[in-house]
Amino acid sequence: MGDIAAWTRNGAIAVLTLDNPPVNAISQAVRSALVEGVKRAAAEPDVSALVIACAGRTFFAGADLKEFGKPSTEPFLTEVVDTIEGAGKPVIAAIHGSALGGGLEIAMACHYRVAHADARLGLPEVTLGLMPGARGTQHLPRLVGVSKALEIIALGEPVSAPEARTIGLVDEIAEGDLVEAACAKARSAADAPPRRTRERVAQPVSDDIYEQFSQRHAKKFRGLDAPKAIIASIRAATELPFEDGARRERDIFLKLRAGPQNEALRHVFFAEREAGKVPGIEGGEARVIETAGVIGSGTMGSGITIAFLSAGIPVTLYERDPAALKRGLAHIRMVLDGNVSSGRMTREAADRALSAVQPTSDMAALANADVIVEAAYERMDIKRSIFAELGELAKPGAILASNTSYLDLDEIAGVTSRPADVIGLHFFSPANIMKLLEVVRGRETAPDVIATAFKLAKRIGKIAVLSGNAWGFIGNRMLAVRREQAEAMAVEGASPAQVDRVLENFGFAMGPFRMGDLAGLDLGWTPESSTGSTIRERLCEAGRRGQKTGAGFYDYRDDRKPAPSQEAEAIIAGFARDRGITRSSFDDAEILDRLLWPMVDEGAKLLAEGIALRESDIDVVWLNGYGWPRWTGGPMFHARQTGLPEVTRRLRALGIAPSDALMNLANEDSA
Ligand code: 3H9
Repeated sequence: MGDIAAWTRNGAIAVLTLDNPPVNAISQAVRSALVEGVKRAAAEPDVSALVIACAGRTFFAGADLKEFGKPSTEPFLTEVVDTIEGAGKPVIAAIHGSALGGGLEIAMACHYRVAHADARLGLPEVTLGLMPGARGTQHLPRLVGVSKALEIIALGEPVSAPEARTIGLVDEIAEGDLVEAACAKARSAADAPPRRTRERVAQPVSDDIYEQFSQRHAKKFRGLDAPKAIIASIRAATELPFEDGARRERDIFLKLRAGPQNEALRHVFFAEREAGKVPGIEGGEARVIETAGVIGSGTMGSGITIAFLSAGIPVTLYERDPAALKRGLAHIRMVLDGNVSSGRMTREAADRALSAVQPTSDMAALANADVIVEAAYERMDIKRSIFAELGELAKPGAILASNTSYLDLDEIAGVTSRPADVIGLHFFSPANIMKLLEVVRGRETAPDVIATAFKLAKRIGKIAVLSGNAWGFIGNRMLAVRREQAEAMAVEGASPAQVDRVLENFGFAMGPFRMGDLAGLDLGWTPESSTGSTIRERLCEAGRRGQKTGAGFYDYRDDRKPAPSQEAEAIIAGFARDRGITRSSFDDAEILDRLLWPMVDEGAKLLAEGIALRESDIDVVWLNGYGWPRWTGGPMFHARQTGLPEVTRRLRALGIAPSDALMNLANEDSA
């Protein structure tokens, strides 16, 4: 059976063990071995039943995504599933780790499922812009009912083995050895005819159930093609005989698989994993991190503290001002309590986390921390004085990190006697929730410090992306370009509401003006320093500093909903008049082009300058830090899907000359 499958015997039971590291993705070789194994079990007269198990850390984690986008090769997964289900002798799945996507479809085709108590079972295809394509939408409602099937498939969230047992997806939880338990099940089932899922009935439900489900998750499903397709396919399981439902499922699946969302979301899947691979650093020695220090207990500092605490890393939280320290601690407590009430954390875990934070107003208390993250006010003089002190007091080998979002890391590192220990760890707000961590490499940052940062990021549930040291790093530098364009369009006659609507229709949760109002228009602004040279400054001068003052680009009443503002419009129109700018109307397509493509141009420059390692890293930054719609794959992927020559053409049509960096990429693309 080749290297990929082992055939062993446990009395009259045959055990077929597949081994395709690292996650037993169902490649062509795996599919062939499964079909061959089922046929062999049928052919050998002294075999009474077959157990399908996997070696390594998991059961099958799904179809092999590396085969997608290439011509399909036989046997198809549908054939594997039908062969297993149609077998004349009972087939039992022995599930450990994760049974995902096609992996769960194989398990559902088996006549019985025995799982390890720690296993997880799910159909996460929706996260790839897909739906199950090998009978999954037909089998699952027959096993667990329509409502549960909708949740598992359309939300893509796996269930634990005990829950799977409760809802009827798993027959038994293995008490001891999994394969032994599966063999015992096989022995007890050997004399009965195989129990086929397809022979069950999926009970129909009223239209209201589908309607309510769609409405309840409207926010999550926004912009995505797959959820609608999934709902239609599950409905088919209740309305059509199995074979017809399966054909319908296949048709819908193939359409999704050939669509742009699947291509984009597969790109995202691999891009997020690729981001963790830093040439020259990968697999390198990392420093041991057992304790952390955080400087600053404001919004960022307390969010970072929660992120460490939630991963079981004790934190010494330093804040010079005792009143601010008290407020920070209260915020941390409130967030952890909220996690308990929403069921994300047990009370015990929250209490453990709270007891692992040691507040202090004495910086010397940070001396024993393995990593210290500074999240103080974004001013170079403040950062310099903190790092000068840290360089002296932190223990040898401790990592000194700054959460700066714009400032020069080398200047910060330069005030210490140990610049090799200094790194940028740019968290995004709220830091306990946002997935992105920009890891900024300074001129002298040591390789093992970078390796440690990536390892630490994974531990605290973040996706890390490496950035070189440049103003605004990857994300904020591109954001500044978008902001400049948005504000220029407002001056030239587009309303903030129109610009926001266009970006929100593209898939962002919030347009640039609403976002600006929420963050505060006065970041880095003071009345003394105001030059009135931007519309933001003019708005701030008029007391319109954003949502917190009830007024910014929009007016905010009690409900905090933005309402178009005549006053803001008058300020913007006055600004345009002062500058001699004629105002005119914009169409939506032009607005979108002007918001997106200059950013992509900036992305190309970041690559050419070596600030970003790869195009896909830029995508990962925008997907996980700025709410770029996942189903378009990120700015650089979206530009590739549109065609880089086309992007440069549209930039020119806007009167913007594409950079040499973008032109070079476009020329390579069309070569
Ligand atoms: C499907 O099944 C469609 C069917 O319904 C219909 C067909 C007709 N393929 O995530 P990790 C690689 S759609 C190929 O870092 P973890 C991954 O790239 C599929 N490769 O580990 C990485 O490679 P590298 C539905 C895959 O422990 C390595 O494995 N299934 C696949 O954090 C380790 O991955 C899914 O959507 C794959 N399917 O998490 C599940 N999966 O080391 C997708 C992983 O070179 N997978 N790789 O960077 C996962 O969710 C996670 O990988 C898993 C492990 C939870 C399994």
